[in-house]
Amino acid sequence: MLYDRLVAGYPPDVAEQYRAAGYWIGQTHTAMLTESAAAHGQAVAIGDGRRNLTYRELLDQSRRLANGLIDELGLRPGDRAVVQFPNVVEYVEVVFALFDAGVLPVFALASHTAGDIADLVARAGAAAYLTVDSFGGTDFRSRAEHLAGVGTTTPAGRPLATVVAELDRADPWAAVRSANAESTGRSGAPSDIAFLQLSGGTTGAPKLIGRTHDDYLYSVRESVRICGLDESSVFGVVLPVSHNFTMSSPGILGALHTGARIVMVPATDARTVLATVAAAGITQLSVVPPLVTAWLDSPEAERYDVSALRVLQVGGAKLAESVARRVPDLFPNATLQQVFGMAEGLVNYTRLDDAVERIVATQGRPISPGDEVRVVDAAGAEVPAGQEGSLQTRGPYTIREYWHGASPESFTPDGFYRTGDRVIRDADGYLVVVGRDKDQINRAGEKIAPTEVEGALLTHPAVRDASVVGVPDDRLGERTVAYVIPTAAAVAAGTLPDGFAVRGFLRAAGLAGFKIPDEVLIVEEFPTTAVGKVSKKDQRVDAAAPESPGP
Ligand code: J2J
Repeated sequence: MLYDRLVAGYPPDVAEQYRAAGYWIGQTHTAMLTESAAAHGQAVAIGDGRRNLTYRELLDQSRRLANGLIDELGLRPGDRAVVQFPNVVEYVEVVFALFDAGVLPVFALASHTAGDIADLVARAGAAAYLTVDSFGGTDFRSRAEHLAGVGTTTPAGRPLATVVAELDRADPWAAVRSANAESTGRSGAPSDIAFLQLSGGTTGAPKLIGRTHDDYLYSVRESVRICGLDESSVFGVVLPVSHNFTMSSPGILGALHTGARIVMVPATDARTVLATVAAAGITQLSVVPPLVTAWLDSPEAERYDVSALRVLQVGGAKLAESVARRVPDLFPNATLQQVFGMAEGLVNYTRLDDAVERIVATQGRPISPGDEVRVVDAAGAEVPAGQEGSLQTRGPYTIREYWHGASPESFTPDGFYRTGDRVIRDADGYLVVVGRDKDQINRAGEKIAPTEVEGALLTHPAVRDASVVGVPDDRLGERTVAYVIPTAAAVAAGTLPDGFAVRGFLRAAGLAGFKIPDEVLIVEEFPTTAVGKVSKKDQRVDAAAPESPGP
């Protein structure tokens, strides 16, 4: 079948309602860029200090790349292609090339390791891996060569195609770019799944999230309005390019929809970001809380004229109210906007005209009147406003199922996504995030599945058992602590690993840097709950105490 598994799980009558309400307008990402190029052709769409592309050039270059990917690689509509890019122009070119070719980009992060990519390629049944030659000291090319060299094949038995953009060349895509700048006409239907985003995940590997053109672009258009983006805006990309926040809230797609300019910021330190804001006149930034804290504490803070910044969006993890109140010290002209979103769908924003008290103390309210939000107790019954409970949601841009199918624990029988977040909703529908009931660590906005780290620890020959928890941390929001019980043999032989060695082992085993525990504690046993399960709650408390256990 040509378009295998492109169909999203919205019930047909619900889809009809979303169309009737004007949420889903029947536009693909390709059509969106084509319209923007018609309206803003000569305006600069994107720049990264190496290359600038106008809207017209971005459209033409991505079409030429789409034709090349089809002609040279034989990519077909419905294929998946894992993309792994740093914050460079080529990322946006390739994503729109894939949209035009009807191929679903699978959004890896630049921090993912070779092992993560191999796993993603397998689970997405990808036909291609597209990346850069090297960036920031990481050799992506050899990764591509390795994947191809070990004979990775697609589910249909074709060998995995790999393409490497050569960032130092005038045309980084020279090897594949076609002269043909016509649209391939393959971009598919607006109700098709357009791409696969990654979930934070609570199990070993991130789940794959299929979002349709219709649902995603609805959230993008509304985000543009709510976040005050217009064609005079300059959006600075500081977070990883392919993250859902960076893509859509309102992000890269919001900027392209409205004719704004995108500036890739090459690093996240205060000096680089503030200097780029000053030099490029950045009006809009989307960041995670630890960056705000770091910039506030930096001596660079007073050195640059950052008066152009109009909106500072902070999300991905909980922003402390005390930090929120200090934002005007850093960006005198900017309105703070809290963003509480998830790749599965629902995004909440404080509104730009909300009272300061609401902006600093809540994580906002949903984008759409079509967003249904339920706060429930352990038995699944709704709790009244003002009371804490688990957040469930369904609506015009929230998935009904993961891409690889059944995941009953993540959805209620009536189609609500169980976010795993604990919130309090006030009488006006604003949400305050107070905790989490999913087993996930949110380290500086990066999501870590403890089971994955525990699995990697268990492959160490001297480790008998492992338990990984997130512990409150002033700088990171949460830091990762691993409790490890050594094997009896290692104890007897006196060959206990120390924390340093364990971290090195995990790195060598291919665990991404952000997943390596900040602290490893060797212990004799784990605290247990009344029913005999490992008590992660006690471990969190112990690790946060001034004198932690263990050597
Ligand atoms: C507390 N927790 C938050 C916040 C996300 C916009 C913004 C963020 C994401 C994102 C996104 C939080 N306060 N302000 O996709 O479009 C935690 C919650 C949530 C999980 C989702 C977007 N903002 N979180 O962070 O898929 O636990 O998306 O369920 O990476 O991050 O993570 P992710």
